[in-house]
Amino acid sequence: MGANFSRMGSIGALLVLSWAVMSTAWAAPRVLTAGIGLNADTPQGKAMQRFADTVQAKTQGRLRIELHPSGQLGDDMKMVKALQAGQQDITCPDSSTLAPLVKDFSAINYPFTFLNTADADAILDGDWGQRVLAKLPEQKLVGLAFWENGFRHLTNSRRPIEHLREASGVRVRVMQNQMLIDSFRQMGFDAVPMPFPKVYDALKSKEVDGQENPLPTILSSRFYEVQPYLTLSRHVYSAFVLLISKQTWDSLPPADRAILTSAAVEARDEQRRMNREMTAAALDQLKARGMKVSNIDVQEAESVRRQLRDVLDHYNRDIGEGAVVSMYIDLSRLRTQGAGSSSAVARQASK
Ligand code: KDG
Repeated sequence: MGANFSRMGSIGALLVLSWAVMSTAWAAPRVLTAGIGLNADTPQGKAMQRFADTVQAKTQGRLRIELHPSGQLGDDMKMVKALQAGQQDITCPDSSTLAPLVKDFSAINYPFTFLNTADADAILDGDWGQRVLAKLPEQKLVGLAFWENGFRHLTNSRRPIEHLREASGVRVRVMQNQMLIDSFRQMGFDAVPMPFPKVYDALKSKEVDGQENPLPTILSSRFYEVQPYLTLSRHVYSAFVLLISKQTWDSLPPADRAILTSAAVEARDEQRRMNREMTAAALDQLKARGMKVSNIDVQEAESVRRQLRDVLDHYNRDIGEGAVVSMYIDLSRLRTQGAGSSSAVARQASK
């Protein structure tokens, strides 16, 4: 009798154990909703998919990230607000979008500040950038990593622009960031802030004459179809910020948070590589699609920065001199170590 009971007991335990294993194996994945403004076939879109695949693999399918590209969930500002409200899980806006929440982000888009991507990577992935990301949780956001939007160039449908001082009266769409609006107006443009999803139609209808974006975006968003003139101005370096809603973040176990963070950094390096490759190839492709290309000379960058001095001084004070100057000091140190310091940055840091 006793042997039967113990046999029954062990069979019962086996059944409970196998049910537990099967129920874990069959547990429905938790789906995280991710939205971006660019198309799926861009470095931002491909890297987001790489990020999603890595997270799914490393969580053994517990987490699945569902990607909605091309502004399907709205423009950057709308998606950031959705993360803050806990209505969307992940997005990757241009850093300038975050300036109303954390003022320091405007400093990344200061015109003619970063000379090259190495400086940008070092500042954004270094102390300065990490200190700025650390201010996001109080805005109900968690910044996982800086990705790359890239150096921005000007396009327009009115005439070739060889010098930014020729911009008088040109209606140019800019991102919804007050520092950029003020800077473009100071340069002489009629700056029109507008969400990214509306830009193509606004260019086509001549609601605006021009816009400014990195070459991969000009190519992937087909702006060449409605913009005959390209000015290689490199007037701003733009970063993306890979964000997760703090409400989502707080609901995840530490192990999954660590997986998201490492996947974000791994995808960052791949995204920057793809973006730089696509940038190198894009100019010839844009010329082949009929764009007439003008360059501005380096001396002009210096004169524009002098022209913008009052505007940027205002934003330095608004952000807090200490915060911005620490970036310039880091930059100046980088340039002293690297290919010589830029006079504009050295002067800025000495203020
Ligand atoms: O999701 C990111 C896009 O919205 C991005 O391309 C933003 O550079 C941008 C722009 O010009 O609005």
